[in-house]
Amino acid sequence: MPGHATLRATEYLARFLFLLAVVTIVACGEKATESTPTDGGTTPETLPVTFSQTGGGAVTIPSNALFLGVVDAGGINSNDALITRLTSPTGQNWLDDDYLSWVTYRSATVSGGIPYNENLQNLGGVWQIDGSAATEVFWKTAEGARLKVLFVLVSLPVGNDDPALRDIVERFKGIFTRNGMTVADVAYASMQSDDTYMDETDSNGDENLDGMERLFSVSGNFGPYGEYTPIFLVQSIGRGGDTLGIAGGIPGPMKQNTTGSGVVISTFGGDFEGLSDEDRRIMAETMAHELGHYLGLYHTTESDGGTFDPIGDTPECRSGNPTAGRCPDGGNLMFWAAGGSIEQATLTDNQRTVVRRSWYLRP
Ligand SMILES: [Ca+2]
Ligand SMILES: [Ca+2]
Ligand SMILES: [Zn+2]
Repeated sequence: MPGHATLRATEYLARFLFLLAVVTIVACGEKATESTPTDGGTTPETLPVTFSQTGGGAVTIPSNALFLGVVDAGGINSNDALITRLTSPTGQNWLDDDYLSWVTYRSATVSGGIPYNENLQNLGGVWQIDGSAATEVFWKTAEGARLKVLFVLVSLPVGNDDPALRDIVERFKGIFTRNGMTVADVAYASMQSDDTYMDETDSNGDENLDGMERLFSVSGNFGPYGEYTPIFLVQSIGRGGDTLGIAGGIPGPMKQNTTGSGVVISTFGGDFEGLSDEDRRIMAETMAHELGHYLGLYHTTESDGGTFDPIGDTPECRSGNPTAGRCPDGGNLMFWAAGGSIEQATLTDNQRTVVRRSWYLRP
């Protein structure tokens, strides 16, 4: 089973190592520290279709609910978050479910969501939900087609007005457009942190790196962006530089300022202008891919060629060497590895259904 954090490796390690070597000589420039919204206003919308309840126990979910999420959030590097009870009105124990059982693993923050596939779930009724830390329950009663995104530039050498960064963001938005959804607003913020060179330290062993936990814990500090999905842009991830991005959960928490609240994307030093056309496309696809995890999508095929997502209409690649070029799902946004020259921007109908029902998609 994939863990609640997942990373996207590249098949083109040598090239990215080269990029990494080049960009390490770039010095940090000046950056604004305030949040800079663009493309829209700064006032949070009223969200009549979404609800949350703090504290567990008996939670009444309305009959028209399409999504049910749980978040149990502890402190940085803590191991005190886990869900201890998640029982449906019909008595089904969802902690026995393959795609939710990991919420019982001790972690700094755990988050889970139903449904994770196209199958209709009758979610209405009284659920029994408990956790070890601060448990919150979220539900939603309407599908959405609009998504808002907050990009946080972490000690990058360029500002959010960088033309090549804006080009990559436009490509990222285009991936959602072609799949029937709209990135309705993009906001930018910046911060200074040594975690822009994110090392592989994971003190509590929950697959969220210490640097991720630190960054994600401040995701809500940049302004009124509670309904925005946070994407942190850092200079590098890991020693080898071959990690393109990591998501804080599948799905990510339905709230900001937890240790899982965001996705992190390597910008290979932030030299966006120096990226080739193909690398810009891959960076845009990686942003959308990690966001796909954050919205509840698993890899169509995992790296082992024997583990697959729970979705009915995604192709499976049963292979000892599942690379994009030899797999029927190699062009899917949620394939496990980047595809190089192969574009990866499509979602199936059922994947789109999961995303539309996820917390951050709004009507
Ligand atoms: Ca960790
Ligand atoms: Ca499938
Ligand atoms: Zn992935």
